[in-house]
Amino acid sequence: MVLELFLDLYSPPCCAIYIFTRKNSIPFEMHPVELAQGEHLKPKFLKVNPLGKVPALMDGDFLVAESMAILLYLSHKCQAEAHWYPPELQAHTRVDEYLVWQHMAIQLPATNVYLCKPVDAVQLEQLLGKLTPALQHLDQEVLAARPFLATEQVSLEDLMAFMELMQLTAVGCDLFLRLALACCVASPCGGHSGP
Ligand SMILES: N[C@@H](CCC(=O)N[C@@H](CS)C(=O)NCC(=O)O)C(=O)O
Repeated sequence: MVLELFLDLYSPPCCAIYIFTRKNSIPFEMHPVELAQGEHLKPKFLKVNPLGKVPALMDGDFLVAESMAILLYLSHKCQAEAHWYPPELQAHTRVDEYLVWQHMAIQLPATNVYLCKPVDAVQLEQLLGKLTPALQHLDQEVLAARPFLATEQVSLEDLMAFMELMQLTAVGCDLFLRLALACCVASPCGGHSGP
């Protein structure tokens, strides 16, 4: 039975799922749901996901909502390469930990920045302020210790984080550049204390 995905590719969690399926050659039937047209609130889609949110996955008559649950379902069901969700207990607990934490620490504040239109500079700075502690933690503590967020290889955690943070470049807010600039201000000689 073919998997059915209900996605709007302007949505970061939908993009993460789309990339994951393509990267892992997982066949599926695509059902575009245009949020901008209010299609997520129409009876046709509410029959699929009564919560009116994308992404959503149907496997036969089994509905999975929530991007993290969908990614985990796909990685188990389709036996994706182990690095996406490593079998070792502590490694995949790192991924679980992030997936639970990111909803309030990354997804919600990043979405609020994205939705801050028309852009009001003061409000934008306030909203970015809510995201900054999480970004600093990822940049200065987690990524200072290893090349990827959970392990030495790319995992579901990196994919979700990247998509959520990338969306802000669409509203002219390049968080990667902001972090780089913040590091330059904190350490003007590029981290070297001597000449
Ligand atoms: N925590 C959910 C978020 C789902 C969500 O809020 N999706 C947005 C698009 S990114 C949506 O459908 N918004 C429509 C609405 O809230 O009316 C997930 O990660 O799947």
